[in-house]
Amino acid sequence: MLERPPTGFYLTLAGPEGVGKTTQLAQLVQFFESEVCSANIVITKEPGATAVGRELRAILLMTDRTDIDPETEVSLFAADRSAHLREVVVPALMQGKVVISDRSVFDSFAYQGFGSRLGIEAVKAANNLAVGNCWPDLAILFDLPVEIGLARKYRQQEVNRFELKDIAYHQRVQRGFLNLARIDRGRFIIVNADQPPAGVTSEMLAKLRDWRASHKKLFLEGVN
Ligand code: ATM
Repeated sequence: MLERPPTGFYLTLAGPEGVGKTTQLAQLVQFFESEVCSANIVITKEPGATAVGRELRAILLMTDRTDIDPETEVSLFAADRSAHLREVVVPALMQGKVVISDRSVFDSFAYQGFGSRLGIEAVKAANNLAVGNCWPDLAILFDLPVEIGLARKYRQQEVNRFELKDIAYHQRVQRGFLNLARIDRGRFIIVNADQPPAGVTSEMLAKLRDWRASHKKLFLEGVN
């Protein structure tokens, strides 16, 4: 079983398409550098942060095929995650680093569990071996009406296999994320992404500071 090292801090960004996670990442890095400590920060993502993961990402996102069945899809994401946790996340945590990951196991619950209707238990079963005890310490969930996020994505030139799915799928994913945040309250911060980027940043940082105040032990003792 993969064990969570006692050091470091594992943070993930979650949410549906087009919520502006990339824009907020830079602000998060600044927050950690200036307010937490001189921690080394590792920025990473799922899928596709390892050699195996890059191959899997190409398969998972390609649009030149009709579809991948949900059981195969959840297994491919778990395989990517297995390599990601063992090669990137756990080694960094062992060195007391802050790991910020664009997406994580929570995305499998939302997309495959709710979007593709596999259900929470099936997603858990598919991820047991890959994740072990190494769950994110905190997830920042960016919430935005699906239509707005998808419209932003469609304006960009390339869309992936997920962005081509119908609106009902994306609505199930969004509801799934909100459900997860409700079930696992202590591990989620929900940020309203339906506002200008500066507003998203200030809401995110205010909630992060509040969360930090009530989880001091985790925040301060784990990080070098
Ligand atoms: P991005 O790296 O562009 O976020 O794309 C990865 C896609 O994979 C994303 N959908 N889109 N667009 C969400 C999807 N995904 C899952 O369906 N399950 C997962 O477990 C993960 C990590 C991502």
